[in-house]
Amino acid sequence: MLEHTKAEGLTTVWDRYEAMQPQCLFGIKGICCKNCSMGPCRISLTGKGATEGICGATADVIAARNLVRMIATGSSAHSDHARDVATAMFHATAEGESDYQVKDPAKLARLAAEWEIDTAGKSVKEIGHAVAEAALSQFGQQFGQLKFISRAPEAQQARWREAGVIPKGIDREVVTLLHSTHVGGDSDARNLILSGIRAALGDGWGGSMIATELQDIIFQSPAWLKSRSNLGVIDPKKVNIVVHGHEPILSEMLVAASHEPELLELAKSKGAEGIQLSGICCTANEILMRHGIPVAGNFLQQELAISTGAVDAMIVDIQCVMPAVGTIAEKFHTKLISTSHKAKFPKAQHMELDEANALDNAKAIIRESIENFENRDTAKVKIPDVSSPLVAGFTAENIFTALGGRYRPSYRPLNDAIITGRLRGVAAVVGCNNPRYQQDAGHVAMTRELLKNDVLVATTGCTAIADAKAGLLCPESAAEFAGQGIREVCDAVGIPPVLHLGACVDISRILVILGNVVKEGGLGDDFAGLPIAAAAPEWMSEKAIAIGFYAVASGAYTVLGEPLPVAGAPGLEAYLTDGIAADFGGKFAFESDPIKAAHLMIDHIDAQREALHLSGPMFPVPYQGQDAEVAAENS
Ligand code: NFS
Repeated sequence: MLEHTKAEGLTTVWDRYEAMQPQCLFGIKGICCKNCSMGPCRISLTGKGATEGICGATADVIAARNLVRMIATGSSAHSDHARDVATAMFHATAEGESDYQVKDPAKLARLAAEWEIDTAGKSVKEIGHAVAEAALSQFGQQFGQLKFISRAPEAQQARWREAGVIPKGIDREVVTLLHSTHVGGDSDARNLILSGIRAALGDGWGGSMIATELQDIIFQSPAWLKSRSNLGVIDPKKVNIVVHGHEPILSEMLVAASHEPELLELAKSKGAEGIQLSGICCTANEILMRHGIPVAGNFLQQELAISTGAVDAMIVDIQCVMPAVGTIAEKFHTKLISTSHKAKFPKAQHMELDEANALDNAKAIIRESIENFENRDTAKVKIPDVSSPLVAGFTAENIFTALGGRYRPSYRPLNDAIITGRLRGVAAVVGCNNPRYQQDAGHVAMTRELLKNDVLVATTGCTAIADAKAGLLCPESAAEFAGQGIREVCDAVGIPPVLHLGACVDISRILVILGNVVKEGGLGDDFAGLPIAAAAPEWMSEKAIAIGFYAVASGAYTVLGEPLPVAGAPGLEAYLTDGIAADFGGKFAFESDPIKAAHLMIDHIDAQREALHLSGPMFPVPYQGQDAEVAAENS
C-alpha cells in the first residue's frame, strides 16, 4: 500500500513523520514548559544552560506537569465517551420510544444489584433509567468514592487510601488535576503524579468501566464470534462504508441501518451487490465484538483504507481520526462524514448524529454513502488481497463460563492453570500504532514471544487488530506459536491463545477479570502479587498514558515501547520506574525492543511466581530468565 500511495503521489503519516525529523528533544524529554506567558521555558539538555524555569520550576516539576496534563486529556476522552453512553441510556430508558434499548437485562440486573438500586416492582426500562442516572451521577460526584472502586481487591484499595488517590468523581479529579498544573500551583513532582493517578483511576475504575458496562447493557454483551481483519475486507463489488472513531452510539446505529431493506435495495439500484460495513480503530472493535463486522485496520491504516479507492464513505466520530483523512479522501471519490459536534474535520461533510433520532440519522448517512458509489473510479481501485480470520468477543463474564464449562462456571480452572504452571502468567498487551515503529511489528513480536513462553495474552484496541492481522486471534495459532502449557489450555477450552476483549475502554474488562482471579483465591490478595504484566509496545495517544497510569496504580508492572516524556527529569523518571512500586505495587519500564520487553515481563512474572511459592512453568520453555540467557550466550 505504501508503494501504491507513493505511485499515486499521496502523502501519508509515514511521509509526514519523516518530514518532521529531527524531532524536538526538549519535547521528547518532557522539559519544555509553556504553561504561562513568562515562558516558554526549556531546561538545558547539556547542563550548561537553564536548570530551572523562570518561575523556578525544576525539570521534574515541568515534566510531571506536562505528563499529568496528558493524563487529564486521556481520562477525559474515555470518560466523556462513557458520559455519552450513559446519556443515551438515560434518554432511551425514559418514557417514550427510542432507537436504543436495553439488550442485556441480565447484566443490567447484576449492575443494579451491585449498586444497590431498588428494583422491586420496576420494569427493565425503569431499572435501566435508574442505573443510567446513577452512572451519570459519577461524573459530577463531589464526595465519597466512585462506585466501581469497590471492585478492586481490598489490599489495593488500602494502598489507594494510604496514598490519598481514591477518586471522588470523574470530572472532579480531572478539573482538580488541571488546576494543580497552573503556574504557581503544585510544585511537587510526586504529588502531581498522585493527582494524575487519581484522575487515571477515575478513568479505569470509572469512565472506562462505565462505558463497557453500559454498552454491554444497551448494545448487548459480546459473545465469541468469527470475522476477518485487514484491508482485504473492503469489497470491490459493494458499497463500502468504513466507520472510524470510538463511540458505539454511532456505529451501532450504522450497523442497524445497513440492514434496512430499502437501503439494500438502493445500493442494488446503483449497481452494488450490497453494503459492506467495516471498521478502523476502536469503533471497529466495538462492532466486531458485538456483530462480527470485519475490521479494515488499525490506527495507521486509516489513510490506506481510503487509498484503496473503493471506500465510498468514511464515517467518523471522535478520537484517533487524523485530520489528514480529509486530504486523502479528496484525492478519491470518498466522502468523509463527521458526526460529532466534538470533532469536525477539514474537507468533511458534517451530518450530526442526534441520539433522539439516531436511526434516521444513521439511515441518512448510509444513503449519502450509497449515492456516492456511482462516483467511484474503478480504474483507481486497488484493494490488497489480504485478510485474516479471527475469533473475538471475550468478556469477563464469558471467560468465566468458558473456562469452567457450563456446569462449573468459575475462575478456578484459570487460577489452577496458573498455580500448576500450565500458564506461566497472563499479560495484557494493548495500545496504539506509532509511526516510530514498523507498523504492528512490536505488538506481534512481543505477543509471540510471550505465547512461546506460556504467557496467555489479553488484548484490546489497535494491538488486538494487529494480532488479528497476524493470525494470532485464531485458536489454531496456539499450535503454531504457543508453548505446551497454553496449547493444553486452549485445546481443552477451544479458545485462541490471545483473547480479544474489545476497545481500549474495555481494558476495564481486564481489571474485572483480574479482580475475579484474586477473589477466586490462591494467588495473593492484590494485582501487585499476581504473575501478570502489561505492555503497550507502540503507544502514542494520551489515552494510553491514562491507561498506563491506572494499570501501574492498580499494581501492574507496565512496559512501554516508547518512553514517557520524562527522560530530562531524572527524579521523576526514577519515581515512575522504581519508587512508585512502594506506593502502588506496580511500576513502569521503557523498552522499545519488543523481545527484550517481553523478557522483562516474563522475568517479572517469574519473580511473582517465586514470591507466591509457585514453581516455574510446568513444561520447559525457551526462555528461562536472565541467568539462563547469559549462560547460553557465554557457553
Ligand atoms: Ni486506544 Fe482506540 Fe488505537 Fe490507540 Fe486510538 S484507536 S482508544 S488510542 S490508536 S489503541
